Amino acid sequence: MAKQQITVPDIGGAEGAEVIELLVSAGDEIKLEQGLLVLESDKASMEIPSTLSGKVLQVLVKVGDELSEGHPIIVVETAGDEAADSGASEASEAGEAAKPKESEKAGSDPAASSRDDDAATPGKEAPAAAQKPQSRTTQSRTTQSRTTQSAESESREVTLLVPDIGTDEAVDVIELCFKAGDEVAEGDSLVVLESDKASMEVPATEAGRVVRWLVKEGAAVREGDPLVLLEATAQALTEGSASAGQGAGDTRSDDQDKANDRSAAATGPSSAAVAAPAKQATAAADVSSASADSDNSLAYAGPAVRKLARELGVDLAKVAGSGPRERILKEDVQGFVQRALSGKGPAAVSGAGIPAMPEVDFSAFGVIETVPRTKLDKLTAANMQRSWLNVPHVTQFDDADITDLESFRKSMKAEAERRGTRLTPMPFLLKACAHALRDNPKFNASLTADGESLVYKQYVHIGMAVDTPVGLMVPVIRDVDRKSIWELADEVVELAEKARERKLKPAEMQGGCFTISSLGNIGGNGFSPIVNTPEVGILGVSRAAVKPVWDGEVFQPRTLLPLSLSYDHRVINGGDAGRFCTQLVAVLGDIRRLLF
Ligand code: CAO
Repeated sequence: MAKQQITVPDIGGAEGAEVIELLVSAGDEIKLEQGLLVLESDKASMEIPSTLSGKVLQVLVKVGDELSEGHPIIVVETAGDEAADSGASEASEAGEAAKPKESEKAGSDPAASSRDDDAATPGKEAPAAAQKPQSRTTQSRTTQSRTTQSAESESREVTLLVPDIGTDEAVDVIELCFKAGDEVAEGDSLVVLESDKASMEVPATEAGRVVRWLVKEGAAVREGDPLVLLEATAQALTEGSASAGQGAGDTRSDDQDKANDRSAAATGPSSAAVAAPAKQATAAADVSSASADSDNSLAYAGPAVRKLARELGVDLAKVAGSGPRERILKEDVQGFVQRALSGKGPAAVSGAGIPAMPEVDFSAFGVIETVPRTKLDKLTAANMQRSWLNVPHVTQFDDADITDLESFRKSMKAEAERRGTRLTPMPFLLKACAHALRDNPKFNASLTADGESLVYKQYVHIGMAVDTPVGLMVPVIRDVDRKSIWELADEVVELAEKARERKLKPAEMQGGCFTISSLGNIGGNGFSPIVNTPEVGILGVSRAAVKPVWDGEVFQPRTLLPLSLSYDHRVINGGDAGRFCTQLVAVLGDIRRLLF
């Protein structure tokens, strides 16, 4: 066992990048390359990966801290000789905490030093994670981006290329920040690129007018790929090229006023301050919908905020920023959604055209008390709204005859007690769902964000909705298909307890493939649950009741369990759902089928 410290790696020279999210906490077991925290600078958000695997002993930073390269992040207890491989520093000596080790400084990258060590070790390959820094920013590297003049010097056209983005792998273009004809100032964010681990804005290294984009949103690009053809402005040409003689715009004067207006609202810090009052006025006036021609690129916001806005379907052009120079922060987007949900703001969510809810003065009708909602309630509300608006829901209903299951379960109660657990219907439901998920793999899949592909998961992790005093929580039970009923019973009890005591770790609520929401202990004949996206199916379970069932000759008293399966109709068809439900009902009707 050794104590090791992980520090901030080379983040492209960014100073004082803010910690916007912690992804691990003390006590967590972490793996090599697992995200530790998310940093955000003016131009990029980046997930800092672990260079070690082991147990987190201490987290040395908190949300809001401003970090630079070499700043210590966490102390990890590692097994065996991790220290030699990781490039992380020894944590044992006081005083070392605040400075990176020499080896890290020399390479500006703990991963780099690890690479050297590993290269020197015969027969040993450096782990993939250590071979490339996964956090990066383009702020400083963009200045290295090359420009090429067109062969004809009179054309005054400049091609801007993808700068050094810290990886050889292709990254996706997720946003083009300008349209053809727009004026771009030097330093304005041109495009937003996104890899698995980071999103980054690429600033323009020249000022000019966009003649033509050379990439499309969704394209994959690498360093050196052409991004955009600019007609350089007079100033840029004077500074940047001998062939530049005249200013841009002389032949496009009709468009110039329009372009200048747009330029005043562009993404750069200075222009955002000018644009903000107008933006607020627009937001206040436009209370009904997200307009079809809304333009997120005109907003002044970092990539992490843009990503959140995309996820929540928020039109950033309508959000007023409360950050420095009226930069839009995550809280601004969240507040915007909350206001939209409460009917106090523009309903700029995906369902464009949805009329806002009117504000009602309830005190006009009697005494009222207004209680602030918990964070969890508000988050659940946003997630439900997002799923409800984005996913075409269909719900299929059926009853499972659990007469035999119930008598078996009851016969096992004494044994459950001896084992110190509780045997409710839930472990059987989990197991039956795992069975149906195995045989109906579309239910164990998710749509990719672009809707072009399905991601089939080779694991079966099932979420279980838990009703807690502060709101709804959904812990995830992993590898349900590989666990025994007793193991599942223990986990149901443990996770429900943890949820109610608010002791669940983020990792225990992530990675679900499917969800079960059981209101069986509460009551009801049926309900249509909302799919927990990006999952594509959710099983609602209502209260079992003894009912007369015709067996062909007489009515028999049977215990029937009402099931309601909601699914994402973009992925699942009625036939798929029918087969899934029929199998579920058959397995719950005769649990010997679980053996197959
Ligand atoms: N029909 C009849 N009785 C049922 C039942 C059903 N479908 N499901 C559970 N029960 C019984 C259990 O058997 C238990 O009784 P016994 O101790 O006599 O066996 C009793 O109800 C209490 O069960 P439980 O709720 O403690 O345990 P569980 O494993 O069935 O459920 C949990 C665990 C966490 C899912 C549940 O407690 C819970 O929180 N449910 C609410 C989920 C929710 O809010 N869903 C809505 C989400 S959308 O807003």
